[in-house]
Amino acid sequence: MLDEQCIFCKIIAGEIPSKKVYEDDWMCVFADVEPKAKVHLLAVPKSHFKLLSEATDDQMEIISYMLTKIPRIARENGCENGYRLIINQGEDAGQTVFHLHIHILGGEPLGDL
Ligand code: DGP
Repeated sequence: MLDEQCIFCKIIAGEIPSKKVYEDDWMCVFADVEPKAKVHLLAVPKSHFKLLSEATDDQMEIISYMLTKIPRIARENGCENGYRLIINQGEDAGQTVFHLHIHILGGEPLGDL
């Protein structure tokens, strides 16, 4: 389920280059182009949807699966001392790409929110 207008769908399809660090049938993880920390990765489900509130049961299962994969991916990409996960939801959160994604931030002390 890809959306032709979506930047992350294009990255998943390989139409826009990215620094991918992990990929399987359900998810892709690549470096954020505007890093907010020493390590800033984006974990993206291959299935296109915008918000957790819009996810189907199958898409929620993929999110759950992603959360089981992220600890190892984070550890193997420089976040041995911990990391922060952020899922921006909608306008007030500053969501700019409307394909659900999980920010993985770390590689250095992040300070308070
Ligand atoms: P959010 O504000 O949660 O919607 O975060 C979207 C993030 O996506 C933002 O940190 C910048 C990143 N981003 C936007 N366009 C691209 C792109 O073309 N490639 C990559 N790698 N990241 C992008």
